[in-house]
Amino acid sequence: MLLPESASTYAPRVDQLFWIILGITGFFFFLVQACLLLFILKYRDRPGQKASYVHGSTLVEIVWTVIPALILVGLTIASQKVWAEIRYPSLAPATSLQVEILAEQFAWNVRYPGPDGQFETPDDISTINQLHLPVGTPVKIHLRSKDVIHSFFVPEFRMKQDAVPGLPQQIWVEASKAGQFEIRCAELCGLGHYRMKGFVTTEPLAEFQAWLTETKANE
Ligand SMILES: [Cu+2]
Repeated sequence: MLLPESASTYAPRVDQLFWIILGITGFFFFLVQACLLLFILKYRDRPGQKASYVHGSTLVEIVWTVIPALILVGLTIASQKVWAEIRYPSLAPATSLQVEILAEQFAWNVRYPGPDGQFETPDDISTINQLHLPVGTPVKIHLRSKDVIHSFFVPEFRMKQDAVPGLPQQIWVEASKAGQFEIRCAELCGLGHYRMKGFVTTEPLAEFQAWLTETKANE
């Protein structure tokens, strides 16, 4: 498997873009290598054959500028919709479920607002390195950092976002299957960077709510 399994609603569309780009770049990679090999053989030094000096060709230069430019414009158009849906909070699906994640050296502090839906109230539920999410419900994540730049990365969600001190971020995800995945810090953030690892558990809504209740009771 070239890609990790996909566990969010937008992951398949991110993968689709990945395959399209890999296809285009892969095609040109092999084309260029084949031309290189061909020309090495065809124009190699042989007795009686004299090299000619070519100053340049306007036509060739236009062709190798216009074709990549058209490909880039095409890719921009193809990816714009997916990008906007993932990155612009105003286009994210409406949801009542919010989670706050505060990154610090070297842990992920997770907080749920509890029944009142408000953060910083006594019914908040907090965990360290344990994020639970219900399957099939969009979740808004408020991401912050306490100290240095970290990066919240869940490969199976195809979600990666820097957590920058003083710059709160809103990201969202809807888990598409139940399972347990790793949260990795994708930004070198200090000596303990290697152990800055959390887990996200995606489960049916009822189990998620039971977990919240149980976590609150054990606080
Ligand atoms: Cu980190």
